[in-house]
Amino acid sequence: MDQIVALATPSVPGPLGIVRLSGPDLLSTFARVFSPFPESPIPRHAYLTSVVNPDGTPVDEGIVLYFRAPDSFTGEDVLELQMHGNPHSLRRIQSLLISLGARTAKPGEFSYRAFLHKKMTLLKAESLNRMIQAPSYQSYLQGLDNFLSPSDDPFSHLREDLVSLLAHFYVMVDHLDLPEEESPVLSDLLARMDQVIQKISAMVRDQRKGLKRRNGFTVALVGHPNSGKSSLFNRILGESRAIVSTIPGTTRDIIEGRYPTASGDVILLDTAGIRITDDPLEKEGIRMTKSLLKDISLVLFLRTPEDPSPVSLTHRGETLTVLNKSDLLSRGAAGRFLKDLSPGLSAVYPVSSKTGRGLPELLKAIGEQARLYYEGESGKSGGGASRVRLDLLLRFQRLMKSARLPLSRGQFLESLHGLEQMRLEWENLFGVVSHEEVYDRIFSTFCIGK
Ligand SMILES: Nc1nc2c(ncn2[C@@H]2O[C@H](COP(=O)(O)OP(=O)(O)OP(=O)(O)O)[C@@H](O)[C@H]2O)c(=O)[nH]1
Ligand SMILES: [Mg+2]
Repeated sequence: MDQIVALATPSVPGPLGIVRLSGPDLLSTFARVFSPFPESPIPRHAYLTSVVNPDGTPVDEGIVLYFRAPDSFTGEDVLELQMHGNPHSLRRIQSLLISLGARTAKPGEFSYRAFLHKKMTLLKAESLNRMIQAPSYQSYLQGLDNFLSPSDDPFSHLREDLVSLLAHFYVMVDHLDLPEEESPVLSDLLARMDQVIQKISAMVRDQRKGLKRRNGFTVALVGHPNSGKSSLFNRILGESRAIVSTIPGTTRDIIEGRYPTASGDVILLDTAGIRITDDPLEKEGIRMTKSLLKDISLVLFLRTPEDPSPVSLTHRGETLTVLNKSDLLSRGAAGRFLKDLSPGLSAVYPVSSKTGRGLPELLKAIGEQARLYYEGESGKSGGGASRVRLDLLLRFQRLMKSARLPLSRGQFLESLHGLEQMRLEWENLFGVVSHEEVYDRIFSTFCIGK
């Protein structure tokens, strides 16, 4: 295992910047960059010290903490440098550490090492990642729940099912010579396996549903070319992200931006303008827009005084009609304009991406939809969905089915072998499933020979 280094805080100016090192024998390699620093620092003790260049000139002063293996996040030696949050000095500190032998950590490598050193199960690592990426406080809390109490996680109930199944199998194998009525019958074992397979299938369905919602509240800007989608996108985000031009058909890819609201993140998507075209690139952009709308939380349909006709697209989710370029109309006329054209419209938000007019009202309406979305989220099953979880479940499903197959032909040992394989896989996820635990289950739940 080599020594890895990474910045644990964002690389923007801030009060603090944290650099972390993990690996074997950190002190013998890196203690020389701290001055003063004791030869044998007390683990978990905060030392106020300077980070110094090889020629002794200071780079920064801050707090250094030493965690001695195995009592650290990764299970290896860890040094945590809490420095001032200037990206330049933090980069300098990292270069210094790299020049002494550390290498830059890959994404997630600290957690991966924690997993390798059995500091964290896969399930816990995955919950941790979900907490960090969560688009709202609600979904953060779901990750936190699973992180703090992995045993309440529905995944952990699968562990119980596996221990139970193994216990039943061992009773069966140890007592193959008992009279038929004293050993659990084959059909009972098959039924138990089927129950677990059904449970996994239900969890797969939940995860698939949850995954669709996982990214958070998504809002697409949709309309004719030149209706000002990219301009509005930039205006809402307060930065020039998407190209704006008078040429219709400018945007082809879907461009994503994100901003926070009180209830959770809004993921804003700029799309290609909808029209009939022969341009193959533009066509592809329009195809992508249509596909996006199959799974969107809110669509903002943009219309303009220049071209007020609506685009008609099928979509799921809520919609708001936005009259952009309302600066081209007088104030009073803007609101009436679309209502006169489309009397059925319930609400129209007149805005101007050029001047910012009407933006607060539109943002309020989007915020309200975000609130409804995130409130609805909290009660739904599959809230804790992730790609990792789905992949694991699909793998379990396959393993369980292939363990069941030999049993249906009366081949107990082959089936048991399949379950044992699964036990090894599940250890990565839930921690060790020991034979003692399986035997314990046998004696606590069965009364053999009595
Ligand atoms: N007067 C006025 N002009 C605007 C407004 N919004 C956008 N424009 C102009 O309209 C033109 C098209 O704007 P874009 O934002 O590129 O339009 P789009 O909908 O993204 O266009 P495509 O990417 O081609 O689909 C540009 O010249 C903008 O400056 C507005 O609110 N008022
Ligand atoms: Mg555009």
